[in-house]
Amino acid sequence: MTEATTTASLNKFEKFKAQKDGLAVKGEIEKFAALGWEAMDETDRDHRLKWLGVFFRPVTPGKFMMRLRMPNGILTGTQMRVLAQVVQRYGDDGSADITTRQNIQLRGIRISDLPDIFDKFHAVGLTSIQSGMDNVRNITGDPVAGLDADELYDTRELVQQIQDMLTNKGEGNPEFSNLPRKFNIAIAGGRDNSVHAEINDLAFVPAFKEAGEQNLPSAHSHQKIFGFNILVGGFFSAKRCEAAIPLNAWVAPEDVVAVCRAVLEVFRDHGPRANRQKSRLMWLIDEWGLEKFRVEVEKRLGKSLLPAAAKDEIDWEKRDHIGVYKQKQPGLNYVGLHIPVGRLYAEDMFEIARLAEVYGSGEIRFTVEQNIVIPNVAESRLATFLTEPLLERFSISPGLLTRSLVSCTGAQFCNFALIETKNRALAMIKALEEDLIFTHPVRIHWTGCPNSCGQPQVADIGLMGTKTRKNGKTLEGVDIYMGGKVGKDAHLGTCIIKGIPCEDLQPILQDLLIKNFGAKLKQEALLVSN
Ligand code: SRM
Ligand code: SF4
Repeated sequence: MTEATTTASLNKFEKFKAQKDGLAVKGEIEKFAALGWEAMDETDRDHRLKWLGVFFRPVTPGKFMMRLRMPNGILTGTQMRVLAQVVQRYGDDGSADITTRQNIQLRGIRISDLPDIFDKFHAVGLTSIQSGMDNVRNITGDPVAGLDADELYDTRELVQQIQDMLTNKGEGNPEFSNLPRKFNIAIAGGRDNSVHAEINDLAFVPAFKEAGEQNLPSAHSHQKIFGFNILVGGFFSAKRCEAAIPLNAWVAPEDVVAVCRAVLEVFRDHGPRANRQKSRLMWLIDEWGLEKFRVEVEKRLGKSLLPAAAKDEIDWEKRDHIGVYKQKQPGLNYVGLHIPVGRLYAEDMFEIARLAEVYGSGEIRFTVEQNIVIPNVAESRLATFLTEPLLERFSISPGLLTRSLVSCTGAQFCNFALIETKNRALAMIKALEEDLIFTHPVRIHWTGCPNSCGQPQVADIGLMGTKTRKNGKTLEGVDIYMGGKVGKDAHLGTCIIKGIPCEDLQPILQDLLIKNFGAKLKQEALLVSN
């Protein structure tokens, strides 16, 4: 709690957290299952269950959403099959979404099934703990970690270690279950910043230090030592969006977990808790200034942080990993499949698990673009793999707009939504691709409200749901964002047009695509070639 925050000034979330810790509901699952959702205490149901990754959905009462944790976005075929079994039992209500944090959410969940679902998760090493509310969200890492010949650091182990520290190996850790607000952590391992480091509260980006500099250990003073420059304070919210700023600190990989712990302790103990709209890490940095923040982190760490390396190694454009790529292991490939707006059904999930096991090593990975990667496909099996019927829907070479489409959940399941997103996004992209020819992908992100879960500020064209007026009627509309740059020199896009009714959007997008992204009308292109 901040020195200045008194109990009276606490917001309602802080009050209920002080009354009973979110993690306390872990011991009450059998009781809730027997009681049913309608008879439950409302604060337990609507809020505390999110500490276990279980989200009450006011849009579909009684059908809960479960948000897992997927460190570095990696799971096994066996785990995917368990997730598929869980959603399968809900028939048409059951589905899953790959999220913008390399993670998965399950839908249709009945509270009476929770004990059984948690047992199933436990048996295969899955956890949904501390994935919602005032906890650290899924920790993202490089989706091709350990596969990419050009990678600088394999992020998998570090991401897992941070998750284990924060969640007590998936059992729940009360040390970090009452932060002032949500908190995002990302580690980039390659040159293309595939995790969107710039939009995380705490991010680590590859950077080399010269040995000899600042007493770094090395026999040869010109030797380069690998580590990470640290970025802090990136976040999106309805009130404010900021890119992360450099902490001017460099850390060796072996100290990353301790730095995460130190930063989180500082945030937990000093972060502002009076106003939920002003409680993300950047607000504390604003209040203190970067220097004081850094000193407080160093105090918790028990040592000084080295100044940042002069430059980081993010010097590539961002890759989307869709398609077939050679791995650093000779004779093996990773194959990125496009999953339209991240939506999966049980039969898809069983099939993905099967493909990963038959053609790869059983491993499946998620990307922050809501797609999947199947690694370790042997050269000799590749041609047959590419003839699998599932790849007709989950393509390795989708259209150039489809390829980069991202969408948040939207009105179908999210009560914050001002508009329907996923289905609309798919229909719009289809219509645009029918009329236009593209020479390169254009990244379009949809988000149903200003919370920005679909990250419109990182997109070439970002569409943020809003309500707008036309002919005296209130309609679903969007604010249009442009200028988001990812990968090298990442920066956030800004709002360029406000309040376009969704029904009028297609010609406006068409125009933007032609004027700014080199798209051509198919008819015109045809005339020229004739
Ligand atoms: Fe988000 C709240 C969905 C990534 C910013 N987000 C929500 C809730 C939980 C609201 C609710 O209770 O209905 C949404 C659940 C809807 C549902 O049923 O699916 C929700 N957020 C999502 C997901 C599923 C969008 C997606 O389709 O991929 C993403 C889940 C990630 C995960 O696996 O953990 C998701 N949310 C994000 C991101 C993007 C990111 O992390 O890169 C952001 C912006 C980045 C950030 O947080 O700084 C984001 N979500 C928010 C916010 C605004 C936070 C703030 O400080 O104000 C909220 C509202 C809140 O926390 O009060 C929110
Ligand atoms: Fe829901 Fe808004 Fe997040 Fe979309 S951006 S998932 S509508 S909270």
